Amino acid sequence: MAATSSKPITLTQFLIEEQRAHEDFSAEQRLLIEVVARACKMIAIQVSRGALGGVLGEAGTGNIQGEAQKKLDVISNEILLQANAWGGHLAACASEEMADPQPIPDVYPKGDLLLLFDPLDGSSNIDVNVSVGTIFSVLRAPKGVDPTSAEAFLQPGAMQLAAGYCVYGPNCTLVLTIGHGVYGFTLDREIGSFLLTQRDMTVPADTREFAINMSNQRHWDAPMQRYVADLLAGADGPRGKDFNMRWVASMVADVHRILTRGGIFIYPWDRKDPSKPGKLRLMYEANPMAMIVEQAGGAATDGRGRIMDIQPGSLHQRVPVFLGSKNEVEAATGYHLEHDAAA
Ligand code: P6P
Repeated sequence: MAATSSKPITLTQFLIEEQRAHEDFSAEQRLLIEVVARACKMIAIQVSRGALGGVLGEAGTGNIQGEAQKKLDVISNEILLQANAWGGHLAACASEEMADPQPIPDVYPKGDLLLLFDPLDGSSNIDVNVSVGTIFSVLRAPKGVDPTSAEAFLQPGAMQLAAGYCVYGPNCTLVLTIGHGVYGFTLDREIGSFLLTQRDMTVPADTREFAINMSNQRHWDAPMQRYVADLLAGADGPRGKDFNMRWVASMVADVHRILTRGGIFIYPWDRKDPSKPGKLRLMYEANPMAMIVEQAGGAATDGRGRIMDIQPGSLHQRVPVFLGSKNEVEAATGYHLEHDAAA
């Protein structure tokens, strides 16, 4: 699609041109992306108000994850639900902040799309003014299944029609894939529109930068211990090169850095709670980020296999996550596969 002037094109123009170019991208999907983007603009306003908005701190409630909700978690969730209620494009929504899928109000028409989201990922950072974000995933509602049942949502990540995130940082950037590459849109606050600023985002295949919460090191399994020890050994060790480390503790911020300059993001299984296979949620964190990263030429595994091949068993299930620069993800995954083969 050619921009008609030197000024970047708007998200709306981009989506209309994508709809013309790709038969698998429908008017309903376009409407959904527009509505989610508008909701992200509303969330960005709330997030940017900080202490002036009376929206920092705890909400005094908990979510299905057993986590204390921040006021902005609840506000962001409500913004996304209300924005998507009336358009007639959705069959139902599911969110990190809600135990069960949310039906579309009876007064509105229904569509055949399903929207899943983490309305404000990394919200533990919100009170200390560190970047947070919204993550979303789009599926098609299966025929003959109640769209408000968890069963309707339990589809492998490979079935996603679209995925994206909005990072609320020094600038507000929406990153989107509809299955034909990854594109970045920066919010122009003067006109209130997302403008196309990054075309065909690509993750470099190799990296010298890893993202992991090192405080969990003593709880990792043996392959993880050895993999990270080799990273830390740098040029003196088997990897033969030095590595740098970054950990924002906000997945959206860490993944955006990796999309921009490469890297590997890891949240592995650890013994802190052996019953949990990992911390991050498959349906609305790992799967959408995996689609984005794969569309950008990267890779995303659970330490053994492709994340987007996992058949979900429950709406809020957790999964170990290794994603980013393809060659580094394959190297890290290899430590587990080698361990399994030797067992
Ligand atoms: P930890 C935020 O709560 C989150 O779900 C991700 O955004 C982030 O990558 C991870 O958890 C941070 O976890 O254990 O380092 O606080």
